[in-house]
Amino acid sequence: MTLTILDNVKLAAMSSGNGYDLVDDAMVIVESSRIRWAGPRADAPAVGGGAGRIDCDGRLLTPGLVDCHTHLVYAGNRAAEFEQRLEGASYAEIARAGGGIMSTVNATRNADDDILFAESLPRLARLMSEGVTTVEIKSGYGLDAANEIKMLRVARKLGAYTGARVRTTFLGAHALPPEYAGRADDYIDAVCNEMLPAAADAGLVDAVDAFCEGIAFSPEQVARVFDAAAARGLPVKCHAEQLSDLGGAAMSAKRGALSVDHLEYLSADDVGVLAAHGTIAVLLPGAYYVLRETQLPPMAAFREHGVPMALASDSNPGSSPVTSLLLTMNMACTLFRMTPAEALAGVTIHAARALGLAERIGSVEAGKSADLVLWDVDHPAELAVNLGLNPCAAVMAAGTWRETPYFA
Ligand code: DI6
Ligand code: FE
Repeated sequence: MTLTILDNVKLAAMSSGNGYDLVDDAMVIVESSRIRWAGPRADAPAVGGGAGRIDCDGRLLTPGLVDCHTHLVYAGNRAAEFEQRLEGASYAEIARAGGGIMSTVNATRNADDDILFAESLPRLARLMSEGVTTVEIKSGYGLDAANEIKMLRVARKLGAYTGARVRTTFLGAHALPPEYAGRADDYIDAVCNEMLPAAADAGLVDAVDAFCEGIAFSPEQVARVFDAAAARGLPVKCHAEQLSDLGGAAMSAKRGALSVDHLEYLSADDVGVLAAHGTIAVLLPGAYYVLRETQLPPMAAFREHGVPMALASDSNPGSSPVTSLLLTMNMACTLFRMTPAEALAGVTIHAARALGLAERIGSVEAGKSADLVLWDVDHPAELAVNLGLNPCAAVMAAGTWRETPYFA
């Protein structure tokens, strides 16, 4: 049994989901991979002489950050589409002309495991350099069984290599591949009857996602994918109401989705449906920023109904080439008018809930995994202030200090 005392910290425990739960003069006791005790120094229990004590010099201590929505495994880049958008083409127009997600599908299908791993590793490393200890990674650029499985396999390898806790999400219903042009229902049959079963049988699926949108799949088609997931006992989540309001979020909430993500076009009425079903709203300000969206998610209604708001990078080559949760926090505050406390809860406890992992991670509480970050700041609000400054001083993941190069 290894005991480590992190002494003299300013603790933002993030345990209530509402505010920082700040303790100015705090101590955290780590036993092996878990938090044994956290709270005011004055109340700390006595521990035996064998414990290692680290004086943290009053630094801020938070839970490890959780990026609960990424597409960071892919090959190639979409710089040419960035230029097209600057000349006035829209994201949806580029997608309908066969670019967008499909251009990344072509590059990803042509990449082997090693290339995919090598191209994706810097993105994960960059997220981790800012204190991310858990990251969700989706498939969705393979769009056939072999290539979806390849993406999920590479995502798991990235976790094993870096020590990040990686959760893999099957997103076969992300876009319609050209070989199924005009036959979307047949493709959904293949997703339900061939691709998802093959990926799940390979042990590579923690959850199932789908893109419910005019340029992707209808709520009815997504519901079929969710039925196939439910038949295998897999949790579901949905990209919904990103570009238009098709009712995908309410449909997903009624089917017990862990989260619904994007939500700029969600109606205030449907916010009540999320609240009634305990669904987490995952907000993705990187995509809002990059696409120069002007329709804000229904922030006031989320607060009024008490719908927990998580935040994620949506790291992907098109709509959100973002590999920074700190920048994401700043964008959520600047663009969506979240408070810095809401933003930090969004990348810790609420993000953990969006992954169904809140029993184990997302806050600094006894019994949870010792995923902890020390920051060179005076107050947690500072984490949302700077663009491009990384005040991460040290990261502990499951009780072990992380080594460079994953923080720098
Ligand atoms: N919405 C998004 O923001 C990403 N996927 C989705 O359904 C974008 C994926 C991409 O443009 O490559
Ligand atoms: Fe996404």
